[in-house]
Amino acid sequence: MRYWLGLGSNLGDRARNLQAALDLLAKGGADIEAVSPVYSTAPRDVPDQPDFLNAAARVATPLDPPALLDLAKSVERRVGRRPGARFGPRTIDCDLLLWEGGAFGDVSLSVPHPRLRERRFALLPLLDLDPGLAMPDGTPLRDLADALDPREQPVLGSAATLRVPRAGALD
Ligand code: PH2
Ligand code: MG
Ligand code: MG
Repeated sequence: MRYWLGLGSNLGDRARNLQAALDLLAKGGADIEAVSPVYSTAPRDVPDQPDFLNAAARVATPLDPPALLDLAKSVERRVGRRPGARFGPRTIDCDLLLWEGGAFGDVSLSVPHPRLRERRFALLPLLDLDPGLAMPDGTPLRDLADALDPREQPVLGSAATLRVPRAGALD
């Protein structure tokens, strides 16, 4: 199964947190096929917090969506995420944005991510990975991104480059 993950960090060594998350995902059974450039982005939802680094990754794994969510949550804990305010500062956020299986929903998980359509910081790195990506209803992500105002959701620059970890990489 192929998934597209969104990564974000705005606490600590942000680039290092993103890389640590990728490395741990690979160790946990999610083969990282490709990683986007890293964007520096102004915080959304809660404006009074540090700027984020955001990136996206395409992964291949036999895990179903709930199992991949479990892996993502354990990776977040291992990278140092502690419970905090909704939309507030975090060392690492690892979200399931899209899934090749289309839509998935249960009590604890919705794919596509419910706020993907309105977030440039998530759409732009996805489009770097795969410019032809579309929502399950066929709406191209390119159209969603073009509908958002870059002045309202500025990209502040591009930052550190991430490494693609080897499949099943061990220490
Ligand atoms: N994540 C949030 C809230 N706001 N803003 C930016 N720029 N990037 C994020 O990853 C982000 C955010 C909650 O997940
Ligand atoms: Mg998030
Ligand atoms: Mg999250």
